Amino acid sequence: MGVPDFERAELLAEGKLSVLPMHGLVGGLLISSLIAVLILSLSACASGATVKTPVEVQVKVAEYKFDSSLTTFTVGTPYHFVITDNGKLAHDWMIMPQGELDEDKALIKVEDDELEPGKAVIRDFTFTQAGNYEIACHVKDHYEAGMMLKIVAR
Ligand SMILES: [Cu+2]
Repeated sequence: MGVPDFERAELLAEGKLSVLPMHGLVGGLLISSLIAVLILSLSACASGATVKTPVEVQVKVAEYKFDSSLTTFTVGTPYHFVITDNGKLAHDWMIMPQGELDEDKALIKVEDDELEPGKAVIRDFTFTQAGNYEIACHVKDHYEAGMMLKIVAR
């Protein structure tokens, strides 16, 4: 009489189904944590700076002359001078207006107590005015011996 076993089976089936919403909750938590992981902040390297890279200039110094890898310069461009004394004497290195003898008029100056045989001196310099210039040494009698190199800034 009756079918109580069937009803029990239905109840069991319903009980099994009631487990699914719990899985749904766990799934929802997983999805929200995945979304949290997916929130990425990408910072673009957008530096708007326009700093010019210095141009290296090799200057070889000896008795009684200068050799320079560059003799024509551009106003506003930074130059990185590597000045090497390959001679047997100490020398000056200065940038002067062409023909100028007064050392106080030098745009930049390295004294002979710094530029000694076998040594290299580094100087950074940027021309601010176009003109005719010269690299010169004003150690006594050196300039007179021809220790000068004409250069130009444009
Ligand atoms: Cu000299």
